[in-house]
Amino acid sequence: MSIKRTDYSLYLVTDRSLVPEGKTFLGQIERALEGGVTLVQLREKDTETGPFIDFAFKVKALTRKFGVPLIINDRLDVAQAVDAEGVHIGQDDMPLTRAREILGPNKIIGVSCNTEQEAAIAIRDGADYLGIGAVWFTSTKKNIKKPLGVEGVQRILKSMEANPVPTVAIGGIGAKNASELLEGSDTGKIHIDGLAIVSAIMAAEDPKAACEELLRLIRQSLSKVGVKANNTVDDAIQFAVQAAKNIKDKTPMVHHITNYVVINDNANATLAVGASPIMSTNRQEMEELAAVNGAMLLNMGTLNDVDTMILAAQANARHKNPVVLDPVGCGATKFRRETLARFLNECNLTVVKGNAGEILSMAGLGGKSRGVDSVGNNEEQIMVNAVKTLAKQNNCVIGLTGPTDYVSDGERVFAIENGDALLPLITGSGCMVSSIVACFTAANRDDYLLATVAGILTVTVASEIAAAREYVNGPGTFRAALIDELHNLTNSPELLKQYARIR
Ligand code: 3NM
Ligand code: MG
Repeated sequence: MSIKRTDYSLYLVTDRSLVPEGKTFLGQIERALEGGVTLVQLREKDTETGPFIDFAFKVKALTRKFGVPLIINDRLDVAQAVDAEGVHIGQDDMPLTRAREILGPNKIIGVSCNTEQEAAIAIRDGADYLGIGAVWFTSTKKNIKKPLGVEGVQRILKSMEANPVPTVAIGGIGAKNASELLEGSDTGKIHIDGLAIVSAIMAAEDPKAACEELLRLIRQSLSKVGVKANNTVDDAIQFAVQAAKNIKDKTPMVHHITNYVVINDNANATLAVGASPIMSTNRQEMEELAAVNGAMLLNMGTLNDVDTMILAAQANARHKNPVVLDPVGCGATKFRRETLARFLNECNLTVVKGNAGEILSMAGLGGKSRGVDSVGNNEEQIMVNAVKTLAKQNNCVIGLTGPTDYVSDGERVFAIENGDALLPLITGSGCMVSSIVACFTAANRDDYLLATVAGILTVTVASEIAAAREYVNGPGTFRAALIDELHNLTNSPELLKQYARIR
């Protein structure tokens, strides 16, 4: 199973023979990506291996730019040559089990299915998704014997209710029948996750417009068949993509009063995502700095001048700048417990972002936070209750980081599953998350809950990409790579859509 989250809503399957005169094949694909296709399958039936690979590299450069997975039809060798995100195999292609052995667990493998039995076998053998078809006759594929129709698709879905995997339908689909298919095949328990389309996109005079219209219809139908819960997650991810762009556009100032262990990493991470760090601790400039549009980060790691921190937080609140607190080691000593209470009582905090030990200790849940390491109970229910209750009590957003991160505003709760195991091995990675959350709140004031989710998501996804770099083999190289990938990821934030694992 792929660890990456895949959006199957609008799945373009290519066919070079359908490109209208005066247009190019690559141009049609690019226009479709501009129109929002969420997945691209390169399907070449008569192209020699060399030219196929050459062309696949070009398509890969495009899909990468748009943060969309590239799937290669049938040809594992081509998929491997261009490091595509997956393959799509038909019933007469390489067996799924063999393809999985070759590609490993992290590639997406989709299988064409026309019957309940084919679906059951593909699911048993570990398909990541099924292509169910053909729904209707189509001139794109000549040898269709008996199309499934909407009822046939529903019958196959029903047969997989106990063991569902994502599905797309294919064959003769366009704007005229998209809603009928998506809504009509819903079983009440499961529904198709998207539409796979060849001619209605490839042969379009304006593929961008065609895709925009299809996506509008698909989103409308999907919300009708009840993916409300997922919509919230999709919205959060979409918010994060836009939020990252907003930081680059606005370059907000983020004033840190942070601890001297992490000050340099905080400043570099802030720069990497496109915000402008200032690390002043001098009381005499607090008011003037607060008057600048941006955000404030307070970090309790090395508490030197609490009064100045409070003064700065209050000035920022007065100027309507969000204030983020990292309650580092807040349960460790009496002084820290008292200082935290002052921050909560005397400052109008926007976000409090700590590790599990810190947040549980704040909630009085025995999390004895010794020093800066995270201790605490990993039971999800305790975490969810803690962030929700604290958010309500303090009228702010609470973020808790750990193997799973939890964020709440007292009503909604998000759980983020991203993050590499190397993160806790570098000092101040939690402090870096708080810095980045401050950057996101600075440029995205319409929803501080989603801005906090976006900040945590950005660092944890960057950590996964950094850890996957070939030369990264421990905390030192990882630390450098993490700053690099924060920079890269926020330059191409569409990638968040591929990596995000949020509930
Ligand atoms: N596979 P259009 S039908 C590539 O039934 C393909 O598995 C099918 O093309 C299947 O969107 C098909 O132009 C062609 O109708 C779909
Ligand atoms: Mg095939």
